[in-house]
Amino acid sequence: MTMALPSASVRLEAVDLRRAGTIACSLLSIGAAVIHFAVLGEHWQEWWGYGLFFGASAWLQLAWAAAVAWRPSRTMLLLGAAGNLTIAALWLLTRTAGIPLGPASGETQAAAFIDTLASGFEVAIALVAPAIALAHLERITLRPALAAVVLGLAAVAVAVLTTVSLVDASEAGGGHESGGHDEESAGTDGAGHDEAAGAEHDQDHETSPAAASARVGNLVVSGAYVRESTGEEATAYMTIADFGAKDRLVRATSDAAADVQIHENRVEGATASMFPLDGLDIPAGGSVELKPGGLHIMLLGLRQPLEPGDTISITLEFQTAGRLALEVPVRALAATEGGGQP
Ligand SMILES: [Cu+2]
Repeated sequence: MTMALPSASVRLEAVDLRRAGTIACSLLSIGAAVIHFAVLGEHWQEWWGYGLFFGASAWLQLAWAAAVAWRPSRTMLLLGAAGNLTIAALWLLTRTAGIPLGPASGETQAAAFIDTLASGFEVAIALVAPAIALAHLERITLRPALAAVVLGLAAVAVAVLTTVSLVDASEAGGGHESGGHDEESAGTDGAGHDEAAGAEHDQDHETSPAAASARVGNLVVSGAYVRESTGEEATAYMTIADFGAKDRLVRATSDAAADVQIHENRVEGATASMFPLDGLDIPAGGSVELKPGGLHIMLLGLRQPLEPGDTISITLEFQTAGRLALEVPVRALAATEGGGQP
């Protein structure tokens, strides 16, 4: 099996392709586990169920990495392939159809480098592990030096990519808080803002154009809609739920209106009037409902009438969670509650 090299002090063993592939799968599984551990906390804050899922995935991937490295068996390889394929499929579901369970169910999340990388590792395991289990790869032997180089490079690649993805993810988090692009879209005047707002979406905000709901940090905004305009005004409604520490809505902007204010309806005697608020507290673990007859977002000085079927973009700015861009559908007045009151 092994050749004695004349006058060599270190004897490298030849590695068959089956063994090399198994070690590669083990490395990939460790990479995916590290990523899942890294995002465990933020998901746990959102909902314990999400935290449990990421925690369980991470530990299973780590345990599997150890098990196949120690004593690879056909069953173990196939189990790992099936498990990783399931996790990758769930990821794809949350990025396309929506999150299946929990407080953010139905929300679509934007794919970031970190989760795409973890899913890439999982798909690679799902492809390579069955090949090792079912083909006779042990008949193919790599020369010791080649095996060392290939596996060394694989280990370095997994370590570097995983580390880069963690740095990338923490930078994105910081960017939210410092609100890096305030200047560009803070103004509400006219031309050029469509483009700026659009680019912002693509970069770092989770939006789903069909359903007017989205998530930023600990906050989930759902059921957002705007009523068709009366004159140059329109009102927008939504529910803002907070799954973490308390936050505050400090501002709303829209490129569809010259001015956007946070309003409250108050009834005094026989008359109801609207008062502008300078912010809206979102309680920790609670939610605030903006609905006809109460709180609403007031769009003033509309650039054009809003008709049912239109969609406008509204950007909410929270003290802690940062900015959240929403694509909000316009509903007919008759189709909304409140009998026309703001
Ligand atoms: Cu109002």
